[in-house]
Amino acid sequence: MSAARPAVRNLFSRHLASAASTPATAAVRPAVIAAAAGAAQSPSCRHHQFHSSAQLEARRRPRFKSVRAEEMGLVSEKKVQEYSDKTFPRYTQEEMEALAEQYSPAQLAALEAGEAAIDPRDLTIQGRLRVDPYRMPYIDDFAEIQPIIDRRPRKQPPPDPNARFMNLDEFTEDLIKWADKFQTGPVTGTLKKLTDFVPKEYRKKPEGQWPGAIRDRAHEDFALYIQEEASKPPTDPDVAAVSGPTDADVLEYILERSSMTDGNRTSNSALAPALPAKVPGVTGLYKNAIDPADEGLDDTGIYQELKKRTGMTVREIMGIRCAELVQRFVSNQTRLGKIRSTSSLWVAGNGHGWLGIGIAKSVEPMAANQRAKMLAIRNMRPIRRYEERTIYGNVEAKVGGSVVRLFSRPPGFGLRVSHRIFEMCRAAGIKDLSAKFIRSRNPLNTVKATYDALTSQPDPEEIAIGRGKKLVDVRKVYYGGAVH
Ligand SMILES: *C1O[C@H](CO)[C@@H](O)[C@H](O)[C@H]1NC(C)=O
Ligand SMILES: *[C@@H]1O[C@H](CO)[C@@H](O)[C@H](O)[C@H]1NC(C)=O
Repeated sequence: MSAARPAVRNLFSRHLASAASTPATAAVRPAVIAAAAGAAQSPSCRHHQFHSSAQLEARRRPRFKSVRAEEMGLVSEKKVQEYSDKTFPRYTQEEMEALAEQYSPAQLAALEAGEAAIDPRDLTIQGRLRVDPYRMPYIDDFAEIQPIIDRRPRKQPPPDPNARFMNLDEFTEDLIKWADKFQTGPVTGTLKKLTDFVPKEYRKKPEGQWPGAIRDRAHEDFALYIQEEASKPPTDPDVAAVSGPTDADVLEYILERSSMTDGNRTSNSALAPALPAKVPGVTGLYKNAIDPADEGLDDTGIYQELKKRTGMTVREIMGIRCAELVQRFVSNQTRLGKIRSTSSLWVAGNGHGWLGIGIAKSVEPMAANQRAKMLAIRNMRPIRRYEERTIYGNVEAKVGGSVVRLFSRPPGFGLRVSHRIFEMCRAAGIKDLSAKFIRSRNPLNTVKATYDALTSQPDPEEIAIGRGKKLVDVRKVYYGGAVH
């Protein structure tokens, strides 16, 4: 209201001023004429804006005087020529010679034609050269895989669409073929040795004394010879010595051989190998790690979040006095029927001036209780206590239709309050108090109102400071603090 008023008044004053400046016709259609006249007079008539941002004219004015590129000589023919010569130079004679080594004359002619087709001046004026670090490299380098551009190469061909499982005969044949692999050539004793591949003068000497080149050569020749011999078909199957497959061969046959007639490829099985027991990157992410500081009190991890939020240890949390004050059965009427759930109110306090309440609802009463208890512990706030036994003065609070009055009482008075407030006082560590419900006795609202009253006690020291006085408890001064 206060913000709008000056604006409205100024709006009117503007209209009135302009209307006064126009003669009798102003009376006929004052609004239109006033608007027209106002527009004409607007520079002389200052007025407030309805909004807080700057006026459009004010915003549009540039902060610096604009300097034209022509005045700076940037678009002169000479400058453009200079820039294009520097940025897009023609090929030099040496470069052309180097290119001629790479390309055929026809390709070179095409290159030249392409070069001639583009005017460097156009490139300078219209083109835009990227100089940012994210520009694509001009030359493709296939030596490195670029994860953004390159796809993973496919090493295996797609499965054969006509593949089917082998029948018994085919399988037997396959098995026999595999077993045949392990039949070595005849044992004739005629195989050459490594020493047969070195010059005569070295044959007697041990291998360590051969010159390096000769030794390497001999090894190469020997490897070639062995391969050749191994690939020879057995000349006489009857005398073939059979050296059986190793365990690794058998495993390979079972696990990697396809059981389908798809041209004895390695298996294309859909069964991936099982995951290891603990994947290194995610250990502890999905399960609350058990903290040794908890002394084994919280193996289910229910107090872990509370521990983080409040900074208390699990033992301290478990030492907090908690009590369920109100339990209500509520139901939600839906299309499919009533859904009954439980709503609980818990109170928590450390017995030394801290108190909190928590309300939770769940279809499961246990879950509601647990959650309300945790919330109550989380919500604990300090309560002001006079001499650590009663409250400061008399306080009153109202929630809904419930009004609660709390009265401070002398030492030894005790707690003459209803059972719910009694629990709250016990949790907060208040020993002398009386209370009165004036109106509704709704359990939930009385508890809430009591909590409000306890947290909103007046602070005498604050009031004294506000009045410019200093507050001294004379009893404490006279009796040296031994007042209770
Ligand atoms: C199976 O593999 C062997 C050796 O790898 C090859 O000689 C044979 O031709 C293959 N069979 C088929 C049906 O592709
Ligand atoms: C009651 O049930 C409806 C439908 O499931 C849901 O949208 C609504 O939030 C529920 N009301 C309460 C208070 O839980």
